[in-house]
Amino acid sequence: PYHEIQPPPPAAAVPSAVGPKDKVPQPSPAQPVIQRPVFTGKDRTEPLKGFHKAMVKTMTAALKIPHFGYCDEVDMTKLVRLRLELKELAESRGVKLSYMPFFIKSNKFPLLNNLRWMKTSWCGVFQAAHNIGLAMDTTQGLLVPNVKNVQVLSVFDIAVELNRLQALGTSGQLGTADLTGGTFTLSNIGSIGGTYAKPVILPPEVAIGALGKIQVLPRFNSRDEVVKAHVMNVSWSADHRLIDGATMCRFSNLWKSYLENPATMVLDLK
Ligand code: CAO
Repeated sequence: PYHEIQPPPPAAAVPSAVGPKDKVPQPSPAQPVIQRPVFTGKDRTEPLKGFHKAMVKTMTAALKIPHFGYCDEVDMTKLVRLRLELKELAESRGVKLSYMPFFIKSNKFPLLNNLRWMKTSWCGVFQAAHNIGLAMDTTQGLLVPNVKNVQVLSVFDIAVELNRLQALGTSGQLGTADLTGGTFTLSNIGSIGGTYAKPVILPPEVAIGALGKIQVLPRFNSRDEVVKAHVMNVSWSADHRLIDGATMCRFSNLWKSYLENPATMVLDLK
């Protein structure tokens, strides 16, 4: 499978009238033989199927939404410590406790969690339930199951539910009940890597948040001392037809305050 490239024949000597002192141009040295590999790979066409086909539809519909982006930084230092303390306890009860249940439970601000866009009658629908979806990288591709009625669940309850959804996702068994009815989505891309994202809203929801990787970085404390902090960036996208910047900012501030001071979750969150 190789074409051999032969060196060019040596240039013929050209008789000239130049004197012995003049420089005679020398023929260039023979080029080395290069054996160029011939690539025999073929292009392949594969039809989109199942959930991937659904993703084409929803993401194409999402293109019609005027997305508004908003980012912030969250100091996760206290939460990192708290999760470490609780992780073992949760494990002794047979449950894996990641950061996701805290991210989900901190969605306390009304409006964004339960508002849905209803184009047919040009109105927003306020759903009583907070069904928080989470983007999940599964064997079937990207799926977004949701935890129903987060407003009445504890952080531990949410962890139990997430464990169930993750087990179903891993075995390719997530069904319609778990995949529909979401009112808001969180995408923890940081569990794989990356800091910022530009998440795309899952219609008819009106907002989505992407969480970056928690990184150990130097930051100033209140006494102007440099301290080691666990920092995470969050990138929100909201539907600007229904949500304005100030609302998004207030929502994000409250969400961030629960994560930065997780003790307040004990006080406030049901
Ligand atoms: N930064 C640093 N570490 C993180 C992290 C983050 N943002 N998020 C999770 N981790 C840690 C977890 O705490 C866990 O650590 P321990 O082993 O010490 O407990 C470890 O990473 C693995 O976590 P996990 O991925 O098993 O669990 P999770 O609840 O954090 O995340 C899920 C679950 C489903 C969100 C995740 O598995 C996933 O699929 N993420 C990808 C989402 C995605 O594809 N988004 C893009 C959508 S748009 O195409």
